[in-house]
Amino acid sequence: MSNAPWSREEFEQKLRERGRGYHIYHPFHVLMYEGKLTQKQMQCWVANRFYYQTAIPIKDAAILSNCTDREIRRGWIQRIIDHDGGGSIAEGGDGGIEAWIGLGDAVGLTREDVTSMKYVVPGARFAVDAYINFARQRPWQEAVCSSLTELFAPHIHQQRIDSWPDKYPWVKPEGMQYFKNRLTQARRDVQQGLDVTLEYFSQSREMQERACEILQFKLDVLWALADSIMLACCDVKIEDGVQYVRQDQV
Ligand code: AHQ
Repeated sequence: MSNAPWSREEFEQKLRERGRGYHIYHPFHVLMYEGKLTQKQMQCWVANRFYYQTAIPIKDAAILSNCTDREIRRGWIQRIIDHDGGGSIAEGGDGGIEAWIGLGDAVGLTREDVTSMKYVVPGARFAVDAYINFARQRPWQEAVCSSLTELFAPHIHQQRIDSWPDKYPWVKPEGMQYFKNRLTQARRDVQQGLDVTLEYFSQSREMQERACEILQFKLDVLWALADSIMLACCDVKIEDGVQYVRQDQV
């Protein structure tokens, strides 16, 4: 069996194939897409996901602090502005964290419900902390690689934009702004992340395989986050090996 590095195209394809484990296929996100969540369950998801949102700029600052390449930093710093705000309106204005609080309002949560983190469950916190600590402790190129779950993010953002008005007509439309902003921001971010990953990890086949495992780690972070949220937000019953959600118990 050849141990030569994959070509750039083959390597990118191997990364994209990991998308079959993306959290868009998680039972909770399937229930959401199918319109089967109650308002309380949607509120529970928004409140728990806020911890992930606030972690993104912390994670990106960890990458910046480890990165010795000024050109990379000049590009990467935009991610912090996108979430913390501080740019012009064209750059996302008040930022994604503020927009997520707006999503909270759109599903019927107060600012304090969201920012207090009082609804964030341990499993959600631990999954997100694993991501932050990875970015702090691993070489910055590995943390960049772990952000590539966003290869698959435009699909899930577009899915919400398309399905929520019909499935959840009670959600205030302005709450969708976060997902709309991410459609363009994620595509821009992924280009930089992919360029770094395809370049740095192509030194050997072993490093390319490592990149795929790093991406799998982050896919598992998102999957574990959805597991914790589903367990917290839904009354999940396991009967005869079949997992289902009882709406009436929520
Ligand atoms: O809103 C999301 C976001 O800003 C980011 C940044 C990126 C990263 O650096 O890891 N990942 C990410 C993601 C966001 N939203 C998630 C969703 O389902 O709404 C998806 C998530 C990702 O795919 O990693």
